[in-house]
Amino acid sequence: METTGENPLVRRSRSELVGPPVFEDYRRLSQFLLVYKFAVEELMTKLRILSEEFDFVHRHDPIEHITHRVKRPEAIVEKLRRKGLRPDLDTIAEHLDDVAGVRVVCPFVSDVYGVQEMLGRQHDVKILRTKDYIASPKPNGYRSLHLIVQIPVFLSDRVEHVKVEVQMRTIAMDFWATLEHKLFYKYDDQVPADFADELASTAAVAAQLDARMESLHRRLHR
Ligand code: 0O2
Repeated sequence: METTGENPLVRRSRSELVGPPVFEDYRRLSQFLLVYKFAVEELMTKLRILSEEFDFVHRHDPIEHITHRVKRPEAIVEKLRRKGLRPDLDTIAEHLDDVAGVRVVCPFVSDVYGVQEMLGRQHDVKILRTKDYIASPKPNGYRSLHLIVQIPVFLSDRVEHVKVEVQMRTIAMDFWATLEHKLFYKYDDQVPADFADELASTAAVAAQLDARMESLHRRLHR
């Protein structure tokens, strides 16, 4: 963990977390992030159940793989700084929607929307926001379906309603986004125009691939 003079979340390295006041800070942050970890675990269980049951009934698994993460404290602090927000726990809970993140990679575009629908039907999952970058790709070519969902986490003395960002995409979209992330995402300078054009054109190739694979899938599973 980095050390800075100003920020309460990063002002001391973990090895320095000894003595009552510092320990309290660390405990509070750890407890705060624990709830996000539980939310991710709950959501992972829900998705695994959908995947296995749908596969059993329809002989087609709509989920290729799932990854998840809880944002590191350093990344949380950096995002707060970028957005000009106060570095305290209430601000994080209210304004950062991606402290907990789950990425669902599906074989086909229709599976992405199918899984979204199945999740949306669950009574304890509230979809707070949807950004459909598949219907409306970003100018750089990025495609994915983003949901901010809220699920209840039952703790020993209370229920917390926790937000999780769910990014859903096909294998082709994931391939593109992973490589684009390595190459350019958060690239500090302006991406040169010819690079941006080439990038957008590779995204179009990925979209065509999705369309052709979907069409083969439909012909085989009519
Ligand atoms: P990281 O490093 O992946 O975690 P927000 O910034 O979340 O408050 P925003 O920008 O409206 O609000 O969120 P959006 O558009 O839903 O994007 C959130 C996440 O989607 C990003 O998180 C990325 O993971 C991913 N994403 C969005 N646009 C792109 C893109 O052009 N390329 C790639 N590869 N990924 C993208 P972070 O926190 O910005 O980054």
